[in-house]
Amino acid sequence: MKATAKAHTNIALIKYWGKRNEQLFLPMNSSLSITLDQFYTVTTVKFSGNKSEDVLFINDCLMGGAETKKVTQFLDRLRTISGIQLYATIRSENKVPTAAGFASSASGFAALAAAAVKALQLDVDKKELSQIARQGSGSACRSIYGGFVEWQKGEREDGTDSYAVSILDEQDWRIAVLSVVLTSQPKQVLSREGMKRTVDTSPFYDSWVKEAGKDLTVAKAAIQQRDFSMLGQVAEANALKMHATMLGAQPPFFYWQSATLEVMHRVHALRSEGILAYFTIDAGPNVKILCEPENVPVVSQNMEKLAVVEAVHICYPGPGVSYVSATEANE
Ligand code: 2P0
Repeated sequence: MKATAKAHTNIALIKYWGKRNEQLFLPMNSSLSITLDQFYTVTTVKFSGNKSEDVLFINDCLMGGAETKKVTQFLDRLRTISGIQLYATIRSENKVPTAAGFASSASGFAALAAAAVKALQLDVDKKELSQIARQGSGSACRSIYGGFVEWQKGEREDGTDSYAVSILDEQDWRIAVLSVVLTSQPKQVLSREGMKRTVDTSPFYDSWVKEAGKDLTVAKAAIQQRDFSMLGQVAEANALKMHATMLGAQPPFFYWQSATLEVMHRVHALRSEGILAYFTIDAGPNVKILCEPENVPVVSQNMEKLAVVEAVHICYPGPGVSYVSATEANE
């Protein structure tokens, strides 16, 4: 009753921002992401009869109550489905540098979901696996697939139609995502808390939901046509709209620092010089830049020249979830 799975993180171009059901992780709007090749989580789950609780290690460190509770709640659903009431040891290796501004929850829960269903010998397809991963962390449902992925919000109250689907495989369009890491990392409003506050209090929230729907249609058309500037424009605009909702929340909040704005201005300057680069920003100060492969050197050099930039990680579309042997996982 042991299995190991690997899942990569993803960056949303059309953002998931707000839930209509917090227990089932059902989103208000559909979203679209690129799964990235550089950052991933490898997780081994082993169920056994001699434990009275789940035990979680992340990067060989024994985790405390809060982290373990999230995993236990997640595994409880699978214990109910499988009828197997055993606790597990979970060992997770995160190759997602926290400073890179990527949430490890997407790759983390995607890898955990895949490893746990296999360890419990549950017969699930990718659609069901995506639904299961969603209930650990919303964005995890998108990391089941590689390349360009849509999380369809669904309509049903039970969430059975809320899951991710593949739009385009990773090898079918190679665009670059530069993760620009900034020097200081202030305390943040957690994204889960931030999205709830926005849904509950922001007068701009209804407009966000409408706009996200329209932006998704444009983004999907851009991907089908491999139209990079169309995709970049809509992704940048969508990220700005998401951040605008937070300015209207009560109390208001925002994730940007002066360094964030400096990078945003530099991206606009590059565009005015004819270099197609577009930014997107999640629930944190770091910036991700989309550009075509031939522009990676000029864009990354421009960013590295800024004093506020600590590092630039270059990513491309990466694969979906996969099973690995424990030996491979330890390499
Ligand atoms: C996204 N974010 O689409 C958006 C954009 C942050 C900004 O998904 O509460 O960790 O676990 O479902 O998935 C981050 O939120 O939230 C996120 P939960 P999650 O990538």
